[in-house]
Amino acid sequence: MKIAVIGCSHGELDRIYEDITRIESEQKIVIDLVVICGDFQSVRNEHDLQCMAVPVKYRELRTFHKYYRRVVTAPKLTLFVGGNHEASNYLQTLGFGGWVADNIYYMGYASVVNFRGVRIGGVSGIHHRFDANCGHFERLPFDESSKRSIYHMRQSDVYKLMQLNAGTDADDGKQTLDVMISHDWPINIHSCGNVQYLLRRKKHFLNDIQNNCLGNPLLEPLVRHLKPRHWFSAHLHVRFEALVNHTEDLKVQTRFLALDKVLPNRQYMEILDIEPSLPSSSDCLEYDAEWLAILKSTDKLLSIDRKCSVPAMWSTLHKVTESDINGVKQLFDNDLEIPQNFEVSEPALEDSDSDPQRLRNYTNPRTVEFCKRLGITDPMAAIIEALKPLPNPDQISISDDEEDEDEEQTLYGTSDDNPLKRHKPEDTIDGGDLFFVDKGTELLKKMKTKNRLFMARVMTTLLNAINRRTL
Ligand SMILES: [Mn+2]
Repeated sequence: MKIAVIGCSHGELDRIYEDITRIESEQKIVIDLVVICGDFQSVRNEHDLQCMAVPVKYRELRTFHKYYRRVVTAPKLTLFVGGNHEASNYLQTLGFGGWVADNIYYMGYASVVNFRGVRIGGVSGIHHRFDANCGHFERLPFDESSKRSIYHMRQSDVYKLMQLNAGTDADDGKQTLDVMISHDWPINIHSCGNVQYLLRRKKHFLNDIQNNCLGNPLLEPLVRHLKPRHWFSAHLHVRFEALVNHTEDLKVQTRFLALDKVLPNRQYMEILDIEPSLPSSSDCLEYDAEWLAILKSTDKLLSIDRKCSVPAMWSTLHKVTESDINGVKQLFDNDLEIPQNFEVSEPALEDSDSDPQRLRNYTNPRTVEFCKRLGITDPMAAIIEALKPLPNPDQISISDDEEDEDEEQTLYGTSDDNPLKRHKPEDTIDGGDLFFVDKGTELLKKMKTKNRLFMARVMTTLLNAINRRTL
């Protein structure tokens, strides 16, 4: 299967597809799949531009909006992960992946899909140590901080990929994934390639290379655990190859390839021929059953708070069994084909700017449908639920018996099907030392409530005393 791998695309879809058509006719080949390694810029309108972290001089619509509005259609099936310049408000509605336009599939925060027997994993975003352990707390309207934190990779999403059963070391030669895609480079992967060449091209990497901090530390365990046959990245704007040996006999290797951004005379595209490792009769993009089962087993980890508990990277608490996988297949009636069901879910360009409602958070009907089928929580639905007005604090009962219950209702809601109820911190502290649990915020809230109740009691006593004297 011929895959065209692209570095940072920066909204230049027309140019990419033109180049692919030219290469196909020049080399008399057919390209089956296009993979874009982030900074995709699925910008539909002016409002999306406002939600994208990018210097003002680069704040342009580019070409994606034509694909979104169906003026043109992507001529090749295209897969992409998110980078650090994205219409994050749009991508946020497709956290588990989905079509952003006909034939263009976003892989979500993290996911695994199959195409013609080639198993492909992806993870979006770049690393930032302050945000790696956060939940997916960002919501509209973004400020300058959340506009950036939203594209920072979360350990909870990487952890899900760590639950994939790894291919055995060299005994049957089977590797977990054929292809892995990330925007960032895995940390220190340069040391498995020609470092001198890299330094000649990018002198300013010297400091990071000397300090062993070039790249993303969250991705290093994934390289070691998944041992994918190929790993594609972008972000650092240079073409670079590396070869990671997982075994001494060199039988299990990861070929790393990073590409440049889409600009004239840059090495931004490469065509690779990749043999499928699984039998497949389908010509469509397909869900991966093990991945769906992992999404189900990790559903309780979803957090829409800034602080959240994150399992240690190498813990295996959410591994899935053959019967979990069969259960998920049944939920999908044994048909894992990803339906080509793209729909325009928000008004495009022309009617975008005057409507204040456009600052609202909304769910994507496709994500709603997917989550319902799999029986998991849609993060955007949880956010919208959390934004509903709280009960009037003046109505909080001051009776001791009801105190704790009231607090719980305020923080987590009461209905059994309220997704937030399942995410109260107590539910996720079963991993003992495996979990980092920060309860600071909850304690603070508890203290504030207690202070308020104490003050209410003092005031009532005083008023009663005054009333008695006046009478
Ligand atoms: Mn980038």
